Amino acid sequence: LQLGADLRRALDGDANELQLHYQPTIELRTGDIVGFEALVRWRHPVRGMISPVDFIPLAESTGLIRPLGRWVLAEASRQAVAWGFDQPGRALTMAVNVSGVQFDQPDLPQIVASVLAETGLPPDRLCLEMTESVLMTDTEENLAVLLSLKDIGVKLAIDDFGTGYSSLAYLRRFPVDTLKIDRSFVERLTGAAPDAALARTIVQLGQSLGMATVAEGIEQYAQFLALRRMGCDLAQGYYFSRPLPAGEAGRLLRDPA
Ligand code: G
Ligand code: G
Ligand code: MN
Ligand code: NA
Repeated sequence: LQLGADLRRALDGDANELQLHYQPTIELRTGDIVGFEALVRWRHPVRGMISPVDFIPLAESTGLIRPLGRWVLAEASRQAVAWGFDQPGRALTMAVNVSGVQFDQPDLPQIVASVLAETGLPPDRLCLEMTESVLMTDTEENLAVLLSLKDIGVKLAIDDFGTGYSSLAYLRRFPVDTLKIDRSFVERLTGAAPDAALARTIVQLGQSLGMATVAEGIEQYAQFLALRRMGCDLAQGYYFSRPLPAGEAGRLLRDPA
């Protein structure tokens, strides 16, 4: 309960307790950075770093996900413009995680539109990541929200793909641009009993449906090679970079190692 009050204060206050870290997305064919995923961090004055795994559920159950979600969208979009994502030429995309609870709010498209207008980020430079559950619950309502978001022109990605139960029929019906292959399938490529079947199947599914594929959680060179050979488009993971504070992420973008 105290933590809920603390989160409210962190959102109101100007102490910069909330921050975004940025993890690059890499094009497997070229090794180029093609964007970043924003990941929220909370530096609690007493408890120290609190993981989003712990405070996102709290934000969802207290309604604070609304102001928190808006803040994350605005901060990530502002940073993307500061890094020149709005410039023509190099096509860079900022990805933001959006909770299922935010999709339950029919004004999500208006919030996204107003953040884009305030920051000047072109819609196609922003990608919203959702879990499969968004496709499987409150289907008609969520489909309407996703279609409005597509009208605005933002990209849509399914996060942790392969861990939920979305049917192929749903996948076809929803206007999704990108499948993010869950880290567990990447891990299995090099595990004790190596298995490439699931990762390969998701890459092929993406190709059949005209969706880009992103491999999550690449930690080893062998995983990078295997996914590139399969024709996976993009990747993230500690092998390339951990999520970084804005300053370090900006240096990496200007000056890739
Ligand atoms: O870096 P990592 O520990 O940040 O992220 C842990 C989990 O928290 C992941 O599932 C990630 O998607 C989620 N997460 C990180 N940032 C955000 C955010 O801004 N909004 C939401 N809804 N989830 C986030
Ligand atoms: O649910 P989502 O995919 O948004 O969460 C991303 C989470 O994965 C974040 O907690 C991020 O820090 C973490 N992450 C990113 N790359 C790697 C990786 O290579 N290995 C592991 N174990 N975690 C990663
Ligand atoms: Mn994500
Ligand atoms: Na994920």
